[in-house]
Amino acid sequence: DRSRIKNAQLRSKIMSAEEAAKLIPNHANIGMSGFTGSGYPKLVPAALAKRIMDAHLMGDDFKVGLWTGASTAPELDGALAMVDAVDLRLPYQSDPISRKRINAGEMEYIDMHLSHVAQLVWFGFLGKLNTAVIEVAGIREDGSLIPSSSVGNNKTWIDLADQVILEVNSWQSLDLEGMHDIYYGTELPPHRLPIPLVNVGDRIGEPYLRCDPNKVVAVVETDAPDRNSPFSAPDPSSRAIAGHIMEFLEHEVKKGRLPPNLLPLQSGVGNIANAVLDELSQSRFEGLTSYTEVLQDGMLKMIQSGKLDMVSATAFSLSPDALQTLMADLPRYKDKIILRPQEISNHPEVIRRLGVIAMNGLIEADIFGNVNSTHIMGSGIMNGIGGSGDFARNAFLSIFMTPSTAKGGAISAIVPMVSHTDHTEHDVQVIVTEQGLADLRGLSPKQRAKVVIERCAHPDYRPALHEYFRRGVHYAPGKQTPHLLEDAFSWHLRYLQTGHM
Ligand code: 0RQ
Repeated sequence: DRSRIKNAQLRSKIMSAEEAAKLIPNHANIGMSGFTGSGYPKLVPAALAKRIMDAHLMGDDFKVGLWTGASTAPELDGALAMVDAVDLRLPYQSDPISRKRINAGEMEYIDMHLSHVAQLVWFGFLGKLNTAVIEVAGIREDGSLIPSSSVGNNKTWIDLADQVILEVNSWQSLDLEGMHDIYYGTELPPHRLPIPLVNVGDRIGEPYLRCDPNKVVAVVETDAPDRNSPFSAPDPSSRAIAGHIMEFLEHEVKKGRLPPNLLPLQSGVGNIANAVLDELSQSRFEGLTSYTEVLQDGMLKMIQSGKLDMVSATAFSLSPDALQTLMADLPRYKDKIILRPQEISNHPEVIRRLGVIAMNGLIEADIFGNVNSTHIMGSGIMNGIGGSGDFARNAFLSIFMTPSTAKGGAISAIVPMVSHTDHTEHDVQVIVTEQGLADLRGLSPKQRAKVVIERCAHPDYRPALHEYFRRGVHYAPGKQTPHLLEDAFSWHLRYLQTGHM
């Protein structure tokens, strides 16, 4: 749809994805758009993958560094990983083929806090960004860009790349125009100023991405949907987790520690997070707001039910059904949704100022309150830390949630010592499983251990955890965090050896 490309200079750069992919050099670092399956380029990555596969078949070396906002989709991460095109990936992924390559040692992966990515590239810490490949919903006459369904790191990629390739996706609704708020005030130290955002709904930037047309080397037209994976319906376990969190929030309001409409909510990825939102949408809470990264089905439901007044995020992460609901009625949602760059949606300063209630998933937690969100049995990556660390450390309340067991009960999510640490005991205030909720605020490590075991662990694993703790208190050389180093990973080792903890 050429009417989406209103700038004449950029119209003259329309070409096929294959031609555009030819402009990307070997060993280039590429900054691609895309955040949790939204707003990623749909054609250039696959064309690049084909070109790299052909080069490999000829015996030529060809690899690229791949930087994004967060996870993308099979057409991007999957296509490139499939042909072994990526030598280094950052900052968050959830692609099964990439995961396999990373865990096989065939792809380097740097797992980073999502708020850090843009500034580390600006600082020059990650090397040169050669090419930006950015999906947009349209190009305006002055060359500025209408962002699509995610913002992520697009501003930084466009500003810093030597060359820019744009994908103009006519599948994206033009009603997205005006929904974004791109902040251009992030100077570098020592010239930084406060981020002037004091309410979830504040607009502090502009609705468009600035882009120097002279830097654009290709414009590719696409018409393809975002990934939009469905969520599974909340199961009894996630409903129980959501129920415990509702009860806890009610309690905090009663105690006067939270206002009746709570504080801005952040909700992580995954089915449990979505179930919590579902529960909130049916709760008695009103006038809620959300300052988060991804806008999921549950949030949309809360807007529909009139409970949620305002959401700030960096991307949509919707099921096909929810997307249809949103797109059918986008103008109605426009004054309730703002999409921002991830360096702002995840900014520690803003999260701390707003007093966000952070709710994220975990893989395992230990009895002292340390949380592993990323690694399986201490060595294999699952997805990445994403924004959970940005939020957990700076939140008003930092909540982590998980079923108490995994793999049909063979694994306890509560272990003596986490096999990898993403969130230290200092950043974890509440742990919730279907068994119950452990409020760790104001508790020392030994006090925490008792609460975590009693409230969160599955009954099948509770006695063994109590026993580990009891022996620790007796035999550990230090009684502050009484670990028994010879036993701390025995549960993980047992699982690796026998398939059961
Ligand atoms: O694997 O499907 O193969 O069985 O991990 O687990 O229980 O479905 O939970 O979808 O909520 O994901 C932490 C991964 C939880 C997610 C994590 C296995 C389990 C299953 C998924 P299978 P569930 P969820 C904002 C915030 C980090 C990023 C983040 C995540 C799979 O929440 O990636 O928070 N968080 N971002 O079987 C072995 C254990 C296990 C285990 C679970 N202890 N050992 N396997 N699994 N526990 C958004 C962004 O930042 C973009």
